[in-house]
Amino acid sequence: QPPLPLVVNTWPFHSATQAAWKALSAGGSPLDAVERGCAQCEVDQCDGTVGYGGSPDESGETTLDAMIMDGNTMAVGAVANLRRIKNAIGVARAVMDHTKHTFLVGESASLFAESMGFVCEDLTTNRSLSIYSKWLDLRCQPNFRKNVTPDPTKSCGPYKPVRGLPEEKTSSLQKEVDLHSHDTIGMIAVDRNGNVATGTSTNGASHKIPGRVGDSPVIGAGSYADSLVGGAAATGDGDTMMRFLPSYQAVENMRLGADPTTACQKAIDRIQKRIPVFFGAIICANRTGSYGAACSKAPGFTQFHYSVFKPDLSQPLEEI
Ligand code: SD4
Repeated sequence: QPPLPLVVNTWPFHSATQAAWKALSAGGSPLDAVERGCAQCEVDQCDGTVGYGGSPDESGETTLDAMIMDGNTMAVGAVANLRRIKNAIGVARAVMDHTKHTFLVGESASLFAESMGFVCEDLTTNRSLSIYSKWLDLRCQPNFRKNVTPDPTKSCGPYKPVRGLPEEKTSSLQKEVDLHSHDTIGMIAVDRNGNVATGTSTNGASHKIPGRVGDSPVIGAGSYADSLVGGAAATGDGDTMMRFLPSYQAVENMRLGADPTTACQKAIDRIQKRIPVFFGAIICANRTGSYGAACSKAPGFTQFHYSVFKPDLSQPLEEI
């Protein structure tokens, strides 16, 4: 069996892998496959970390980040801090297909989406409300949301942002939040001619300060595609990872001759050398259908699971 076409995505989000595979094996472009696959995760609310109803920010709102990249034309569409629109990867695709721009953010991105016919709806669910109110309790925040009354019997001291504290002052609660509040779908699709597309979709980090944008929609951080070489996508602590453009690094490592697994490992090592404790993983595939992954060494995180579909399979394969 030839190794192509190929779909690889972060985490065991098999419904997404399957949706992308269906598009690709029906003759769809890698871009279509990535869009369908990530959109499936947005509908399924994969892990609560993709799509609506997850990762509420400090004001309780869920906002979405997404990007899609065409490794043939090097075109990108990206959106960040998208509000009230569920199909973030669809809006990213619309930015790419229907504008001369690359990256739209915030309220203006939502207005663009509405103008393109995307449905405007509340992204809050009972689940996101409950995550939010537990966090308020835990953090003892002052009145971030008008209908939530802080408990006056708890004395919490002055408000400190969850992020941005020096490592030594990081509480165990914050470490817990940092290590386990990140997941995202990152996907690579390669068609039988070696054309590559990549994309990501996420609701970002839980309890982020409103306006925070993670790595996922940032080109070269969340994902990167070049059909001359291959593609890569990342997941993890975006605030750390985005500073190193690991997806770009991984693709460049492959360009210099590294196999996909080594390319991922080198990109991770490069971060870990400077930031010893962080949580992140990268997947890679080259244009001939080899693929691999690597993850950081972080407390409580030793294995990274990802999902693959290729011609010799009848269902997605879970790789570690
Ligand atoms: C973020 N990186 O916003 C995202 C969450 C995630 O990679 O895992 N994605 O930090």
